[in-house]
Amino acid sequence: MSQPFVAIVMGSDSDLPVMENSFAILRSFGIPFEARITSAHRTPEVTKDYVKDADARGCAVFIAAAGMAAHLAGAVSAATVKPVIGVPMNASMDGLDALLSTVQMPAGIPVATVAIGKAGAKNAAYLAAQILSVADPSMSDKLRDERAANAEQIAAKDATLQASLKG
Ligand code: RP5
Repeated sequence: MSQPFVAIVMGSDSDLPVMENSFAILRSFGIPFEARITSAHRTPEVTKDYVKDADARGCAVFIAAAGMAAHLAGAVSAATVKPVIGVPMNASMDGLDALLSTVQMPAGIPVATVAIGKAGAKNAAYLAAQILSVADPSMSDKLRDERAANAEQIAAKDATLQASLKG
């Protein structure tokens, strides 16, 4: 059986610089992914066809990023029963419009919504890794290692702060 992959869709190329943060995290975990620019409003048929096709080819998790009236993650969720993670983009109104459009899904069509912008793009990839880790113990190990490394970095930063306060 082929390795499960993550499918990332974003509404515009203007979302790409932020979503490259997802690419980097997925690469760091060795998770195969695809990325497409397709829009719930501008290319609705392409979006639906891509989701159906990716689903049939073994996509395990979808990540959908959009700004403004951000219906992309909801449109993806309507076309699949795989987990869908929504990343609100800050294209207007500090991203609050996209956050509400992404998170306020009607019951039965869920979107796991992460933070607006860069932190959300990173957490979407971490969350996808965590979903994959349910069936892949080696992914759990990688996630634990990553968290331990993060904790060490924070401890080192604190040590630097403490040293500077004494000096
Ligand atoms: C959304 O509209 C896109 O996801 C993007 O965040 C926003 C603006 O798109 P562009 O006008 O930059 O193409 O659909």
